[in-house]
Amino acid sequence: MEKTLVLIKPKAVSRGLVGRIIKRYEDKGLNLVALRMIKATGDQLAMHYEEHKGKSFYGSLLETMLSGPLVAMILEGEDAVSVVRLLNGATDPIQALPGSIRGDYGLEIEHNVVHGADSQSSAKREIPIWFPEEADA
Ligand code: IDP
Ligand code: MG
Repeated sequence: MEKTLVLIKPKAVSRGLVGRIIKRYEDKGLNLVALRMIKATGDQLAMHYEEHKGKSFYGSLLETMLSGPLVAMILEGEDAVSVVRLLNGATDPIQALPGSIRGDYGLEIEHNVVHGADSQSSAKREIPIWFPEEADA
């Protein structure tokens, strides 16, 4: 069964959206197989967002991800990577459709409420950053 990595970003945690967001994934039928609330380190974020290093928004992205605790989870199910991306909606919440998580909770691209791995290889790379004990899973 396919696994993927989701982060509920710090601003969404402070807005009290954690329960509602997890419910979306559970309602769809994905299985929550690991869950953790943590304050990210700069090293974790540098690894997680390595593809964006040097982009104009990289500094503000890391700043917002460091602004408070985030919630990391592993979700498992058929086509979990693409199902999560569909539930999350477009990167820019202005474009994200109503009914998607990003579409329903916010307006600012810098503060879209969730991250979802964009491929199976990204999921395999990202999972051990947040769940080191899953490195061999
Ligand atoms: P994704 O989260 O949909 O995979 P990516 O392009 O991987 O989108 O970007 C990672 C994160 O960086 C986004 O979720 C968003 O928070 C932020 N981001 C992406 N593009 C921009 C931008 O043009 N301005 C500001 N922030 C951005
Ligand atoms: Mg991405």
